[in-house]
Amino acid sequence: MSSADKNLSVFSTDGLPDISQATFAIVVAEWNHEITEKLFEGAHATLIRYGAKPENIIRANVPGSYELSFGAQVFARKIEVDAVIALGCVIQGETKHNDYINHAVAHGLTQVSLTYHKPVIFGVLTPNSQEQALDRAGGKHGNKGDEAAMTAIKMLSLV
Ligand code: RBF
Repeated sequence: MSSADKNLSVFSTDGLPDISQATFAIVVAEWNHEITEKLFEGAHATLIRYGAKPENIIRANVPGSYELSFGAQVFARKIEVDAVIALGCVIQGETKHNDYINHAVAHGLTQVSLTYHKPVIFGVLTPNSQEQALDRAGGKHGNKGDEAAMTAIKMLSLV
């Protein structure tokens, strides 16, 4: 069953932790920036909506999604950072590199998370087209940036 008609950003908000003192780093890939900017706006708005202070949200850009792992590592190793959100968009079909980039980022972010014992959230869209990307960046399927931020908040309740 496909998710063609679903807003994928519908999630439960029961029992969320207090994040008023938490510090988040959002690392944003500049490739497909018209998409990743919307992901950032969604992630930032969700963190604020659920209690994060604007001054406790750090933003950093990296050139492309492949660089998200290193960008995430830079912040995960900082003692004051509680969670890292990595945002990118790798459109399939535009490049045969997509599988390599996606796998490398997924693996890299997992490694950073386990190494620094902090939530590192995979907010990388892997759509087949620009249209599918827009659908997931504030369009009919919601905003994956929102979801990534909510995932970070939920994971903090474990730490
Ligand atoms: N980065 C992305 O974030 N999204 C892409 O769709 C994307 N496509 C790429 C296609 C090719 C052929 C190459 C060489 C790079 C691409 N990148 C993309 C950039 C990649 O993540 C990284 O910034 C560069 O490979 C430099 O390490």
